[in-house]
Amino acid sequence: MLNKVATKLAASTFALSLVAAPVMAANYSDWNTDGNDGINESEFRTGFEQNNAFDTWDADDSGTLTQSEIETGVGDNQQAFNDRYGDGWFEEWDADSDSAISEDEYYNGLYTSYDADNNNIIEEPEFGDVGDDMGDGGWFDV
Ligand SMILES: [Ca+2]
Ligand SMILES: [Ca+2]
Ligand SMILES: [Ca+2]
Ligand SMILES: [Ca+2]
Repeated sequence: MLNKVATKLAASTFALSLVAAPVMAANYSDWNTDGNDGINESEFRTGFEQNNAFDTWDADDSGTLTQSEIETGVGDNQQAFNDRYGDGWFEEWDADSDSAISEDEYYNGLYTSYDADNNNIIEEPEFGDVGDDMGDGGWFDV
């Protein structure tokens, strides 16, 4: 009898700790919702939209990000950011070359950047970089 109560308590404590886990955590199995290996573009966008960096960095609330808005938002992580995406990241992401990154350009650019082998799917090892950049101390941890 006592054992049963203890088991129940342990189970509810476990459930609570799951709820308390940070919403930001980039967990491969949470993001991979369609059962097919790898994170496709729509899974990526759904997962990444839990992250507030785009809105936080958009200092003038224009709905787009200039290079300087991103650089201000990234702050001290600029070097690591450039190393991750390459020095030409802004031009690459700015598909229509209007000197501003729209939300679509942002997600497309990030997706392409994390898909290191360019096979149009983010495999679990590639996804490790997403987790690092969204985790504690990463530039998306805003
Ligand atoms: Ca998938
Ligand atoms: Ca803006
Ligand atoms: Ca643009
Ligand atoms: Ca890939």
